[in-house]
Order: sequence, then structure tokens, then C-alpha cells
Amino acid sequence: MKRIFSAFLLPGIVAGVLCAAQTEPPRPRAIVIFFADDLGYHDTSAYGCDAVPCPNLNSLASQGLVFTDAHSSSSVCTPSRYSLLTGTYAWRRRGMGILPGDAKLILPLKGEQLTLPAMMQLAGYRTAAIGKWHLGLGRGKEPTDWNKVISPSPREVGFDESFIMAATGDRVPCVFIQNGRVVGLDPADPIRVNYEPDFRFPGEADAADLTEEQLNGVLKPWGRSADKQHDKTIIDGISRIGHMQGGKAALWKDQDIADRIDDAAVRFIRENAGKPIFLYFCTNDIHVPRDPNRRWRGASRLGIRGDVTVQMDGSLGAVRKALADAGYKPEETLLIFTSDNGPVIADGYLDGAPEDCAGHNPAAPFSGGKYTLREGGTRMPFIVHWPGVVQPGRSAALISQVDLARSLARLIGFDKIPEGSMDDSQDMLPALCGQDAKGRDELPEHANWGSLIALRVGNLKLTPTRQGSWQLYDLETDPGEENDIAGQRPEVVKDLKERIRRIKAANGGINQTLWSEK
Ligand code: NG6
Ligand code: CA
Repeated sequence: MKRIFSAFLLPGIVAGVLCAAQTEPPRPRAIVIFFADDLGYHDTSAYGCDAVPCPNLNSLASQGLVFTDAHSSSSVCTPSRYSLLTGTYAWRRRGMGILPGDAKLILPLKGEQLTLPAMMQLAGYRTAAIGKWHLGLGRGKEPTDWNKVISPSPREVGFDESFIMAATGDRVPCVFIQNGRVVGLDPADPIRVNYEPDFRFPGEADAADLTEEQLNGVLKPWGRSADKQHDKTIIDGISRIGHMQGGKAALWKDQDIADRIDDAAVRFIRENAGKPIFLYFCTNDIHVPRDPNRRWRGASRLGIRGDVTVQMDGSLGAVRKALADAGYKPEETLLIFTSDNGPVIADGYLDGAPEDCAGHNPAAPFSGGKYTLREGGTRMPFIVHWPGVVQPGRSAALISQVDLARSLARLIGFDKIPEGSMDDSQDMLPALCGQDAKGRDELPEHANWGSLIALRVGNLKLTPTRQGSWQLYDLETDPGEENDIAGQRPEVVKDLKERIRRIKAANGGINQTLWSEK
């Protein structure tokens, strides 16, 4: 009794009691979304994969609420990130899918629609986007000029500060962009980018144009034999998607990407110490090309794909340490760890991952992964870490990353969401705090282009096929989606099909024009 009483005097524990009593939790001083790239449900020790030791994530999991049925909104990056930041389903928008590296910004700007970062900013948080972006930059018909201030960029969306990679590690331009400017650019060596398939800059050869002999010593050993998309301009010994010329002084070194991103986050946290902060931190790990820093080589028993996962864990450690060093107490700091889409082993480079990961199902116990409509595509590692407020444990609540917008709105007491904003987001704050074990009634799952969606209702899942038929699975008994029971449950198929029709028709329907095309 005495112990409980003395614990009760600690402010964090008081908040925990408040949360447990289903009253409102306090407003955190730091809110961090730690967003990994292509990390699967079963890729880390925190979710049962002992071949990939992730001590920082383990500690987060032991002190936090570990979700077992939390989802990204899509099984690929751009739509997933778009949904998280806007609180709307990306598949409602025309032309939504994995973007090229020279794509225009697809997010609504401040004043057009209220997004998660813009809301945090209005609520008095200092906001930052750090790491992978992949949501386009600039607007209008003219190609983006990488040598000037690029606008609009994250700043116009609601991020006070940004330090980003424009798209992915395997797409040009291979430079960091800080607050709209390419970092370290020499004006005498301007950057040019081109994504036309048969394009060549004068005097430049794609990796595909060179013989094995010519490539010897030019490509990193594992970077040889990239697929047809990834065999264009060679940068840092790795052939990429797209063509790039110039900007030599600004080019990143792949083995330093994690450190550069970590440093930017640490700087942001340090410089804003004491202020309310919202950090959208996006690792490049564990996306291809997987080129871990030397100090993480051999850190896992699953080759370089496992090693970059341990590197990602190092980034988590760096961010957590920076928060503590800057004086953000655990009970003032809400950290949500998750990933943008499901796992993939071979993704364009013959980097040895299939051999090194033999026997490892990165989505276990589910099937599928990145690009797919199976559970592995969107069921994400997802941990809510808020010591003293959210009790440690596990939750099977069905939630989606699209719900973060309205859940965080409630958390920070923001009640001015305009009509037409965050339409698909549901307030899941009780589930995030461990006070509601159920979460959503229904959840659409999406894969890449178009608006083909599967639907989860409880443990039942209805999935469309490209041929126009439907499959039904009971994930309770069949998490791997192996036994189609559509034929045995026609009434369920009918009900779920009708629900899909209704969800698609809601909130403005589908195929609305992208904001950047207006
Ligand atoms: C795909 C790439 C893949 C990866 C993906 C984007 C090919 C054949 N594959 O088009 O390597 O870059 O795009 O990944 O080019 S994501 O995580 O950003 O969605
Ligand atoms: Ca991804």
C-alpha cells in the first residue's frame, strides 16, 4: 500500500492512474513518431526474431504497449506516409502510388487541408520532418530545380524544420535537403535529374551500358546485377533508379545515411530543448540499397538486411538518448515506433539477402509483405512508449496509422479540425493508451496503385483478386491466409463487400484530384 501511495506522488504515475481511470492523459511535451522503412512484423527481437538483436527496441517494448494488430494504410511507402500525415486514405486520390524521385509534392499545403504536422504546429509544437520523405517536392509543371530553394517542401506542409532524402535510397537525387536547400551543394556543379527511361546525360553511361569488366571496381560487390529499374546512374558504387548529374560535393555516402539522419534529429531535439516538439523521424533503414555502416556489419545473424535493422535500432537509441539529454522526462515523452509498410527480401539488388535470410519469414506468422494485400503488407510492428502514462503490455486492438491524426488531436486538446480534413482518421486514443482492447470495427488494407482494398472486420478478412473474385480468410485460425472460406460463408462475403462499397463512397469517394494538380 505504502509503495502504491509513494508511486502515486510521482507526476507520471498520477497521469497513468488518470489514463487507467479513462480520463484524459496529459499533453506530452515531446511527441515522436519513429517510422522505419520496410520493416516487417517479425524482423526484430522485439517481435520474436532473435537473429536480429535490437536492444533499444527491446527496451521500448518492455516498457511500452506492444500492438499485435496495428496497420499501415498501404503496403507501400508513399500512400502509407500520405495517409499518416493527412489522416485520409491515399487510395482516394488519383495517381497515388510509389513516387519517382522528381515527383511534385502530393501533400496539401497549410490552408488547403489540415494535416497532422500543421495541427501540431497550430497547437504550439515545434515540428520537424527528418529522414525519408518520398512525398514529392515543388509544384507546377516545370521540373524541380534542385539548385534553388525548393518550394513547396515540408515547410509549407507544417514542418518548421526538415532534413530529408527526397525519395528513397535507391532513387536519385542522392542528396540531403535541409529546409528546402540541398546540403553541401557547390553552385559551380549544379544538380540535374531526369527520370525518362532512355535518357542519358552527355558523356554519362548507365550501369546497364557497361560490361562486367567495366563495372569491376566501380560497383560495390553486392551492388552488381541490379534489376532493370535499378541499373541507371551509379552513385557511391551503387546503381540507382533515375538519372542524376552534378552535385558531387553534396552526394551522400550510403554507409553514413543513418548517422546523418540521426545527427539531424539530435540537433533538432537539442536546439529545441524545453519546448513542446513533434518529431516525424523516418529512417532509411531497412530499405534497399542495404549498405550498413561498418560498425553494424555482422551485428545480426541475417546478413546485411539484418545488419541494417540493427543500425535502425541504433538510430532509435540515438533519438531516445537525445530526448533524455535535452531534459524530456519519460512521462512527458510519447514515442510511437512503427514502420511504413511490410517487409521485402529481394527488392531490386542481388545483395545476398535471399540467401542470408533463408528460413526467415519477416512477416511471421503472417504471409505476404511489401506490395501485397496480405496481412504481411500492412500489419506493422507498433509500440506506444509513454512510461508512467501508458502501462506496459500487449494490445490486440485493431488500429491504423491513419488514426494517429485524430488520436493525437484529442491528446493535445485540438478541437478545431475543419470539415474535409482528417476524414478517414478515427480517434483511437483509448486504444493507444491501452484502455480499449478492440480498436476499429473495420479496417481497409491497400496495396500500391489504384483503389483495390481488402477489408478486415474482427478476424475476418475479405480480399479482392485482380480477376474480380473474392477470398475470405479467418485470421484467428489461419493467420497465413491459406484457406479461402468465401464459398462457405457467402453471407459474410456479401456483408463485407457492401462495407467496402460504403467505405469507398464515404468522405468524398475515390479518384479525387491530387492537390498538386489543381
Ligand atoms: C519499387 C522499387 C523498389 C523500391 C520501391 C519503393 C523497382 C523494381 N522496385 O518500384 O526497389 O524502391 O519502389 O519502396 O524499381 S517504398 O518503400 O518507398 O515504397
Ligand atoms: Ca517503405
